[in-house]
Amino acid sequence: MALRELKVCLLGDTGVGKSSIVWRFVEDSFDPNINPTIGASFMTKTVQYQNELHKFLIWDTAGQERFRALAPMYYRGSAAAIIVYDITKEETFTTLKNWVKELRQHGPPNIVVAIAGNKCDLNDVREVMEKDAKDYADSIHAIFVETSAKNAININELFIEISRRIPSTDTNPQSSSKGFKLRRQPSVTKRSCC
Ligand SMILES: Nc1nc2c(ncn2[C@@H]2O[C@H](COP(=O)(O)OP(=O)(O)OP(=O)(O)O)[C@@H](O)[C@H]2O)c(=O)[nH]1
Ligand SMILES: [Mg+2]
Repeated sequence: MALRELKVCLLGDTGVGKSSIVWRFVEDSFDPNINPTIGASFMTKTVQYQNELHKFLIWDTAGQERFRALAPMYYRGSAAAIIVYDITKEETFTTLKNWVKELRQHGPPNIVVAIAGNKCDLNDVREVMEKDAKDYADSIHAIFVETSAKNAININELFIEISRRIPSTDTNPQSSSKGFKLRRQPSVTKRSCC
């Protein structure tokens, strides 16, 4: 089975739950007392997607303003960026839009953008409407999910959707042993560009 390495970075305001999302995905656990990230942290997880193994190389960046200048080191060369906001804090959605602009200007041209509205377990104190965020995501052709790292909602789905959206570099894996290769149809290798 072919192994593909997919570099993914997480961006977004401090406290929105980037590290918690990664921790839930990689370790399937949640720490309510998690510390803010310093600089960035790196984790990997390999999952099967159709006939391939996808090894996610995950760069979890620090949202605090003092680390902002480091972000390009992590989004450069990324196949996908997960931009996270907190559904209970409107200003984190504004920060998200700024990240989208920055990626547009300085990010890799074909980077897959996924928007995660985290802390959806806190619906009672919601400030960002799901429809508004979904409409925005659709307008920039981004993946959109509301997640809860705390309650393990839509975390695996987020990464599955990234696997689905990342264009296959390769060919039909079953054909490779038969001496010829079939290119996938363009409609299948749907590209996303922010
Ligand atoms: N209720 C709830 N709290 C969450 C959720 N995800 C994270 N938190 C809490 O939000 C706080 C911040 O989480 P982090 O994962 O450290 O946030 P971060 O985006 O990595 O922050 P920086 O590293 O500073 O950029 C912690 O207290 C978490 O326990 C969630 O889905 N629901
Ligand atoms: Mg963090």
